[in-house]
Amino acid sequence: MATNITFTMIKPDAVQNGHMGAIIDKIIKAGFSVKALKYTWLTPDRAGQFYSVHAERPFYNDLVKYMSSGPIVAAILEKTNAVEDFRKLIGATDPSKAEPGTIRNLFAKSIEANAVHGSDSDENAAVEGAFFFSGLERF
Ligand code: IDP
Ligand code: MG
Repeated sequence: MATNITFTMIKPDAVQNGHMGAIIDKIIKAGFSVKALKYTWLTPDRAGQFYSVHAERPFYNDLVKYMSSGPIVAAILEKTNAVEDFRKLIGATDPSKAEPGTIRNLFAKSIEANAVHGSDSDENAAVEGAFFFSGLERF
């Protein structure tokens, strides 16, 4: 599996608050190239499926409700060391702990409504990308 691919979503709070363009601009200026991009809306079922790894966590039901509360932007990104570099670009899960200048520091509202998703491994990047896009073999 390629190690130069990651997957992201711009989450409902960031889309609703008008940060979609600024976030994509920051991602591109950080050296990522956009391999696939989709503006879409998750149903509660699909949001639950995407986050099924967190099904036992206390925040799961609220997370599913939040992630299906409005449109999102899903994207596959390419860069050397993509997964790790993208996690650095977005910052900590809790925006109050995210480094200055990171996407979550700049745009997130709360630990739940934290503006963006970033895959945590090459394996999950592949699975998450395939959740939204087909034809991945062409990348
Ligand atoms: P990550 O997005 O930084 O990888 P995860 O631990 O994988 O963080 O959690 C997935 C998502 O669940 C987070 O991005 C956030 O939206 C939400 N979340 C994580 N921890 C909490 C929490 O303690 N309270 C509420 N929501 C949370
Ligand atoms: Mg995660």
